[in-house]
Amino acid sequence: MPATQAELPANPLDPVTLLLNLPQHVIANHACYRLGAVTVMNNPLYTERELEAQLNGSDARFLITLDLLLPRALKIYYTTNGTDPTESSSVYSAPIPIAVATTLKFFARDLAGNSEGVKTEIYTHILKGDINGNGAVDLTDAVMVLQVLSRVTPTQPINKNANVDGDGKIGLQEAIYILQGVAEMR
Ligand SMILES: [Ca+2]
Ligand SMILES: [Ca+2]
Repeated sequence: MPATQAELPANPLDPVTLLLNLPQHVIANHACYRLGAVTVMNNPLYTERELEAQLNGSDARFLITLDLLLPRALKIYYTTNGTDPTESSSVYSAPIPIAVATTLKFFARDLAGNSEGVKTEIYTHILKGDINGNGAVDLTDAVMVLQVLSRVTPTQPINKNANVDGDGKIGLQEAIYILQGVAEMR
């Protein structure tokens, strides 16, 4: 998963695996050096077996990669019914629409067989159309949808759980839904 600077190691004995083939590779590499870490280079074109050998052989504890490439290095298993996930559970591959109160449980397992503990996120306050997540649906939310549609950075963080049509995206359907509510047409 993407690591913040605070999460990256300052201990030179903690190798960081880089799995990128973009200019960001150079930036990430220098950032690790400045933190005193050593880096392990990997090619995103490696086969799963080659990557597994690299991860096992390097003892890397951190990975820097793109969301797109993350499934190459690890899988995230999850459930939405409150039960603990296992390796038979659903594998995360796309945003999970959450339109009702949901308990999301998940864990990651890397190619080297390392699993993290199960984590839990509980979503209880799902209000359709509440784009800024303040507990009310009003014109501010409509304006934020229009900002998203116009590719303008929204004035507040977007609550993606406010999605109204289950497609996991904030767009025209949300704007219509909110404006119908504001105009008391629904
Ligand atoms: Ca709101
Ligand atoms: Ca939508």
